Amino acid sequence: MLIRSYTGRSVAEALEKVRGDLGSGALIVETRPVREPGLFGRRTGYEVVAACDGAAPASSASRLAEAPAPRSGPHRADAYRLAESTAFQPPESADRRQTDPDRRRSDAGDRSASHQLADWSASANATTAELPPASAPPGDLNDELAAIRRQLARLARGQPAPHQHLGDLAEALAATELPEEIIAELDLTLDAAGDRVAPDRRHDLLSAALARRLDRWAAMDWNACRHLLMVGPTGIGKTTTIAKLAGELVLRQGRRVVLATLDTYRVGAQDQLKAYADLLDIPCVVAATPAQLGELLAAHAAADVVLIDTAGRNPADAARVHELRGFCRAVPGIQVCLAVAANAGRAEFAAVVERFSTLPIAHTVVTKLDECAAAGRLYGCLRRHRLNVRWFTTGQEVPTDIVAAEPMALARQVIGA
Ligand SMILES: Nc1nc2c(ncn2[C@@H]2O[C@H](COP(=O)(O)OP(=O)(O)O)[C@@H](O)[C@H]2O)c(=O)[nH]1
Ligand SMILES: [Mg+2]
Repeated sequence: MLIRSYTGRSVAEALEKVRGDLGSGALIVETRPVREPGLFGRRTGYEVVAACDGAAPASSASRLAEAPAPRSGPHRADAYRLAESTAFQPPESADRRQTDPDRRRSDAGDRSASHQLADWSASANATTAELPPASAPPGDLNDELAAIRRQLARLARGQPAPHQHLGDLAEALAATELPEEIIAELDLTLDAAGDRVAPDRRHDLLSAALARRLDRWAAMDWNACRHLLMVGPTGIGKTTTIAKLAGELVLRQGRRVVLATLDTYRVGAQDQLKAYADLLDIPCVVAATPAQLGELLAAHAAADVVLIDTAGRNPADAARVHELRGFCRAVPGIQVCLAVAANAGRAEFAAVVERFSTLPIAHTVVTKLDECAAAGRLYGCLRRHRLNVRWFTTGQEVPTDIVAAEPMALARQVIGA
C-alpha cells in the first residue's frame, strides 16, 4: 500500500492533488489542519494523507519516509478528546464551571479546540460542495467525507465512539495499553477507508497510520554528531548503551571513538566504562568539571565521535540536571541523548521526560524493549512526548542488543501485524 501526504490551502485543494496523483480510488487515511508550531498556532492550510491500495512499489517504505513531516495541529484523536470536553458535552451548570479551578484552566484550550474543529468541519462541508459531481463517482472521496461528517456529528452529540470498525481488534489494542483516543483514531481510519480496504490489508493500513505519527524518528547521522552526551535516570542502561554504540561505531563503521564519563560520584562507575573501552581498544577519559571536559575534547580533537556517559542519579535530583546544563554550555555543538525505559509506566515516563526537558535533548534511546509488555503504552508515550527516537536496546548483550528505531516496526507490534 502506497501512502502519501498532500497539503493545500483548503481540503479541496489537497484532495485535488490526491486525485491527480493517486486517482479517484485513493483512500483518505486522514484529514487535518496544518498549523504553525505551538498549541494555538495559526492555521496555514490542510494536510490530507491518502493511501492507494494498488500493487505496492518496491520503494513504498521510503515513500512513507518521504511524506512531509506532519506539523503540529489537531487531528482525529483530538477530535475524540473533544467529545469528552465541555464544548460537546450536555450543558453543565455554569456555577460548577466557574468554581472548578481545573475546569477553568482547561477552558481556554477547549474553546480553541472547538473553534479548530468547527474550522475543520466547515472546510469538509465546503469541500463536498466544491467537488464537481462528475469527477466523484460513487464510493469515491465523497464517501470518506461523508464518513468524517458522520463522525463529527456523533462527536457533536457527545456520543462515545463505539469502535465499530475495529471490532475485536479494539479490545486487543486496549490490552496493549494503547491510549483510548488513539484506538478511536484508528477506528476512524477504518471508517474512512470503508469497504475498499481488503480484510488482509487492514493491519497494514492501521500500522501505517500509527507509524506516520512517529514523525520525528530518523536514523542517527554520526557525521553531524561529534559529541554525544547520554543522560537519563539511574540504572536505565546509559553506560550499556554507550558501549553498544561504541561497538557499532568502532567495529562496523571503523570510526575513531573516545569514551568519556562525567561520573565521578560512584566508586567503580568509571571501571564499567573503562572495561568496555579496553575491549574495543579505545581511550576512556574522566571529566569532573565543564572546563575539564572542554580540555579533554580539545585533546581528542582527532576523534570522530566522543560518547560521554553521565552519573546515574535520581531523576528527581534537579541540581544534577542543572549541573549537566553547565557541561552542555561548555561544549558548543554537543548533542544530548535521553535514555528512557520501554517498560516505564506512563507517569514514570512523563516524569523522566519532564525532569530532563531543561536540557537540549536531540536524540532518544529507548532501553529495555525486551522487558516491555505493553507496546501500545510505549507507543502512546513516545508519540505524546514527540521524542526523536534513534535506537531501541533489546537486551543486556554488548554490543549486539541494539537496533535502529523504525516506526513501522513498533506500529506493527502494537497492531499485532
Ligand atoms: N533487559 C535489558 N537490560 C538492559 C538493557 N540495557 C541495559 N540493561 C541492564 O540494565 C542495567 C543497568 O545498566 P547501566 O548501563 O549500568 O545503566 P546506567 O545506570 O543508566 O548506566 C544493567 O544490568 C544492564 O545490563 C536492555 O536493553 N535490556
Ligand atoms: Mg552508568
